[in-house]
Amino acid sequence: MTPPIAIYDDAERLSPVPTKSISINGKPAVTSGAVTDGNAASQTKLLAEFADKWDSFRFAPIRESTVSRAMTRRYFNDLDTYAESDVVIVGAGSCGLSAAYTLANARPDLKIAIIEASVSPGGGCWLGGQLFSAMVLRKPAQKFLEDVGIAYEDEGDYVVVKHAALFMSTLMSKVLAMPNVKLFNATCVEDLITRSAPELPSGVRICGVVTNWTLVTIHHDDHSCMDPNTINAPLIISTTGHDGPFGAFSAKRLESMKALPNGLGGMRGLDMNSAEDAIVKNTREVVPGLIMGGMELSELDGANRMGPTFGAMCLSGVKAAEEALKVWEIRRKECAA
Ligand code: 48N
Repeated sequence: MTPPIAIYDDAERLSPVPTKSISINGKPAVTSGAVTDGNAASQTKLLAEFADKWDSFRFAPIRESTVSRAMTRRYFNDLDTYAESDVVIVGAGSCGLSAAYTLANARPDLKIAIIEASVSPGGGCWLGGQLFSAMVLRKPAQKFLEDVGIAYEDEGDYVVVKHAALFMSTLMSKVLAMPNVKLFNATCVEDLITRSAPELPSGVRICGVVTNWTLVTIHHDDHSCMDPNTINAPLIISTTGHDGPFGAFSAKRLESMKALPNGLGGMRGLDMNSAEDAIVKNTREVVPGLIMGGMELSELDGANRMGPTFGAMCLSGVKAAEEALKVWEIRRKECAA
């Protein structure tokens, strides 16, 4: 059966798309809801540059090894630079990137490495709940959106970003543009670097992370030994979430090395009101040298889950950055000893 053809008259096609009031930094954001007049296609610089010139079009010449060297020289230079990092953030989800954004802005002198197991960073924040597009954040988290410059619809006690990918792509673009931040994606933290500290309840302090290509990490059980790499850092911010193949990695690793006197709490059922406050308020340094935030905390503390509201992820990231600013100098001296 042929699909129904779209039936609408020109008046409907050209009528402006209704948009709700959205704002950036508290000011109404300009919306491009009106459909441009389809007859006078708006000329853009790119079209003026390229249109109707394809017959004579050619790329600049290149040799394949030039491309290879352009990539490898930079990557291995980054590995060398970040082998000693000031802060390592594990997990580039909404909490980890919010922490990176806040910390890198507050301390542009700090070298911050973000280690993300997936090829595609962003964690669970490309969609809202049940794969729906819209992303809900309860106030006062809209202040984070305003700082980053992400438009939202104001609904009173909460705000809505029209597509979660708009939130994640905007935040990620800002973080990746920062000169003191390096994202190593497709790279897994598969252990923690520890220093014995018998005076501490945990018995250890954390002074870095152990990494491997994620594709290697997931095949340790079916290949001979494939040793990892390392990154030394006086402070780790672990935001590995509660879901996915590596969820709550640091919480589980600290438990398995008997560094958690109270063990793991295990995430509780869904309760938006209690979950979001608890995650933000309890974002903290759980072991000297390791701050934990986001949904990983629910596994550590036995906090409720909040389901499809994301304000706590942003503000837990802000709090993780604040905690890092408080202890970084102390941890740096301890790890240097
Ligand atoms: O988005 P997530 O999973 O974690 P958060 O805490 O940033 O945000 C959680 C949030 O999306 C929710 O789960 C919402 C609010 N739902 C709550 C609910 O009740 O269901 O990001 C964690 C990132 C992911 O990208 C992982 O790939 C990555 O961490 N990751 C790791 N990266 C490197 N090494 C590891 N060992 C590792 N483990 C996880």
